[in-house]
Amino acid sequence: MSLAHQPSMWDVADEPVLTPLRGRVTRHPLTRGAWVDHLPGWVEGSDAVLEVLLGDIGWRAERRQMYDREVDVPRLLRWYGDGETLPHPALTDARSELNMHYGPELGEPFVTAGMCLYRDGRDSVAWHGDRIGRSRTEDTMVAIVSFGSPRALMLRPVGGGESLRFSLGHGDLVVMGGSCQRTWEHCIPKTAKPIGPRVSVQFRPRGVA
Ligand SMILES: O=C(O)CCC(=O)C(=O)O
Repeated sequence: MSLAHQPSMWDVADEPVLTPLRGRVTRHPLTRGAWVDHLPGWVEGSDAVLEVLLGDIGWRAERRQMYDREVDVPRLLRWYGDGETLPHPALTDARSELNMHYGPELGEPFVTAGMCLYRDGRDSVAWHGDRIGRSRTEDTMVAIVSFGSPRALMLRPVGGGESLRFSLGHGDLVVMGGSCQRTWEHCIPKTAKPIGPRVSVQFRPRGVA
């Protein structure tokens, strides 16, 4: 796959470095028991990770039914199941760090890694909650590490209300927790800005999708 990526001039570390989580993550309480944690620049030296993720790691294009026709899903997908080796060791380390930090609160480990490649600003994902599996009925966490061009992650309460916007840049961490998948929805809107690719890596516990 050849997707142009401009290496960041400010991301100076040669090798990926996970900066500490404790005391640096900001928690934003939402309504109805939902919350979002945010740590910009969690992974430093992310260029090397992005380079691997933009390579041939088995990205799949999907189609979905829209009314009476089938359309392309506007992003590419790759799913790493429990026990599957992740494409860069920094991602394995990231999952371990997340498990150390969030394990006591979550009560179980993050095991799967869903990956989405947004090739440019035309790729997107519509409003939804991750409600396949246990997250339909139980509180859980979904931890997202973002690589590449900054994109907006929007959140809004189910049933309506004011939306929130988080800018997800290169190496940033966002964790959606509590009832967030049931009581709030999130999306990555399209943008007309001429931007490069972004890869989202989402860590989830077993049985949550
Ligand atoms: O791109 C992101 O960070 C969000 C992805 C997402 O919401 C999903 O795949 O369910």
